[in-house]
Amino acid sequence: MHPLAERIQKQDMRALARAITLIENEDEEKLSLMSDVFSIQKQAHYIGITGSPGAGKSSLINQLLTFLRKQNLTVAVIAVDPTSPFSGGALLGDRTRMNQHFLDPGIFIRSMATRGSLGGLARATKDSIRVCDAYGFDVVLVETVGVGQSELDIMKVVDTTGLVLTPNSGDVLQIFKAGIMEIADLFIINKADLPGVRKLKSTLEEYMMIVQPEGWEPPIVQTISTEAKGMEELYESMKNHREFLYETNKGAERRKQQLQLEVYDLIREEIWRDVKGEIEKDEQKLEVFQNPDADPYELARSWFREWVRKGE
Ligand SMILES: Nc1nc2c(ncn2[C@@H]2O[C@H](COP(=O)(O)OP(=O)(O)OP(=O)(O)O)[C@@H](O)[C@H]2O)c(=O)[nH]1
Ligand SMILES: [Mg+2]
Repeated sequence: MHPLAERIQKQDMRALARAITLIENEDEEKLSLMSDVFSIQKQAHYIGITGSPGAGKSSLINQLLTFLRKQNLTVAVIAVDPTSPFSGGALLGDRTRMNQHFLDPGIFIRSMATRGSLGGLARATKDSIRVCDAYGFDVVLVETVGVGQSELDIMKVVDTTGLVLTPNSGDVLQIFKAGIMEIADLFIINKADLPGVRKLKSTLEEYMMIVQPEGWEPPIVQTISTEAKGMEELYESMKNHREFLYETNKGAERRKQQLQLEVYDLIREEIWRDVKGEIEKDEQKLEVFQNPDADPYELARSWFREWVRKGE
């Protein structure tokens, strides 16, 4: 077994952090590490929290953490920030908000930044979730900032996705346009202390009347993160959703799709790393990059063919 995997199994938190760094760097050891990690995974509930910037996701996660710890559940939080290099401030804010949990060994908090090329963030997030699972956390919470394609990709790797909305913000329309509504397993109306809750709730109910979700109707939960209100109901709905996945074939169906996509992703990543490695150790090839008029299609085609021939 990979030494890091072995240490993770023994609940060594530094090994956990190192493994995630290795994943982020797309280290070539990753596949063998992850394969071992995969074999020691347990049964953590993977929960994604998404929503517009400022909707209160971090505050909510912070309160949910406190609630879960009171139930004696251990929790890992992965904060994914696709815009990371430019928003160090936001991350710092998150850190201080979650600060009270830092000394608790039942909690692990990590923020991830985008690095890899091929939709690498969703991939790295999934791997990191699995590492946390192997360590033995009961719940893995993933926070993503924003409502774009990368959030969609990331939310596809969790079991349960909570979409955080706020009254009177007009974010529903934006979220609807981005196709994010469909990935919500539950709607969380946060900042329920502000006016406009009823209107938002009826907008969501109308939406569900139109789309008529099959099997699972996303519940609408109200929370006030600043006052720690609604956490019990929130977690209850999350657990219900997980049970639904287990009891129906929905969960199995989802896993089947995910497995196929994942294998394709990994193959693409392996090939890319290998081809890139071959190119970058060849001075002559690197020199070609100096020529701005070089034909990228021709280069890609001939170098890829060369790589294939090499393997024969
Ligand atoms: N009134 C009210 N304010 C809230 C509530 N929850 C969060 N806030 C405030 O909303 C602001 C944004 O909260 P965050 O938790 O940072 O929101 P976020 O969604 O994590 O923000 P980003 O990570 O930047 O996208 C903060 O000033 C919070 O104090 C709530 O339930 N009611
Ligand atoms: Mg946040």
